[in-house]
Amino acid sequence: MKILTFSGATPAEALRRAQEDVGEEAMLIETRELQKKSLGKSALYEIVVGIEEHLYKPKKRQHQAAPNRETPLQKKSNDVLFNISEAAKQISQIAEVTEGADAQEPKESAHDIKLIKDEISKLTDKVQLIQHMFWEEKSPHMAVSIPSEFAEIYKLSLQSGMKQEHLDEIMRLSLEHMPSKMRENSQSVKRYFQTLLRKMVPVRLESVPNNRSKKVMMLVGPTGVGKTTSIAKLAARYSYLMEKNYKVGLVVLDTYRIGAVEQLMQYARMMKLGIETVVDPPEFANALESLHYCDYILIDTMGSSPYDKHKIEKIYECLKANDTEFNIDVILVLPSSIKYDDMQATYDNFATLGVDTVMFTKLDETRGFGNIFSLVYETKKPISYFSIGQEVPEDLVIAKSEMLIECLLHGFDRSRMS
Ligand SMILES: Nc1nc2c(ncn2[C@@H]2O[C@H](COP(=O)(O)OP(=O)(O)O)[C@@H](O)[C@H]2O)c(=O)[nH]1
Ligand SMILES: [Mg+2]
Repeated sequence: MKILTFSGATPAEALRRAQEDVGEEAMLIETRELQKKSLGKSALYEIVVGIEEHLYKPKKRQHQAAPNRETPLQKKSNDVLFNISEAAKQISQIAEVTEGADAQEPKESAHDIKLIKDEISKLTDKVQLIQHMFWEEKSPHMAVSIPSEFAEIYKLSLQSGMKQEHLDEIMRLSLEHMPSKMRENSQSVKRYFQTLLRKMVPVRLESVPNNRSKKVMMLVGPTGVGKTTSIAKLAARYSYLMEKNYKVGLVVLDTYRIGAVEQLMQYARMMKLGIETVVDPPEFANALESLHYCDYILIDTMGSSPYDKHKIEKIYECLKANDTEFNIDVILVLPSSIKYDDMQATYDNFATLGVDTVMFTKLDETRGFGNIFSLVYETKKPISYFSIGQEVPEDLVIAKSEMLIECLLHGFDRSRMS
């Protein structure tokens, strides 16, 4: 066996020289780095190949007999490691690694660490997304295909009781409009989605009465939803809790049931408020007139079960009989604890009264808030107030869209309701 050495600035170059000289039949014995690349000097690699004497037909006399070698090469042919063409692949791998390492400047390492960190954070995110995907697979009726980065937000929204159709539509919009940079990470997807939802919730800001116009508000809704309690809270708010103390009067409508009016009478006594009761529609206008000295007139209506058309008609007649100059603001009171379909059915029943805003009660007793979102999204009726507990007057807040979306995505938290 003939042993030959070839050198080059890279292992690949040395190999190419060997191939040119001895052809494909040589065996690669060793690759060595003779000299590291340094300023002004290129690297030097040496490869050692062996070839059977009878096969060796030198083409060029390029090779040198192992310069600067301390140990002369005395390898036997069974020490030969690789066939040269197989070795070529391995050498190009070595070369890539070495060249890659050479290219790396020290100033880039901070940048590299950041890249690695980014990759790890993407990876962590992916793990969470995979967890969500297991859930996602079980979701049978997806009208749009949800990228994995959206899985968490999709899951939260659907669990909130939001209507499927609404969720799918919002997802579609998000996918269309979200900047691609934001999609990389489920946290930025969540922030985008949160902002989008917030913008979709109509709320009505509170305005105060002035000299020329008073505020007349009527609360309607099913029995037990918290109308009377809310009237008491509102009365206290307008009388004592705002910058100015306003004059507040109360009207109780449809007082056939004995004792039904007693609850509000007690609040009126405590707060020293004028109160009028109305049994038949023609008395309604008179009741309003007799409270003409008030800035606010709050009208409580007695329970009408959502399907009790007769009672809703009675309220309707009162409104129709209103020949005063007062414009009546109709507030539909709905408990947040019922599911979307029931809310929608209740809304439809009261819609004939000309609902201006919706007040949601019992937020403290609710888990999902997607039903509220879907109702106002569907009806385009603004939310005026939220009732967040039984305490009069403190458990009433002016509705804000961010409050609702916060509840929807993270659950009810009293400390965030202000
Ligand atoms: N947990 C909770 N209970 C409420 C809320 N609003 C009203 N309630 C309670 O719901 C019950 C019915 O309230 P009420 O005002 O009489 O309902 P109405 O029939 O619509 O007039 C009462 O026990 C209230 O204390 C609320 O926001 N949260
Ligand atoms: Mg009541």
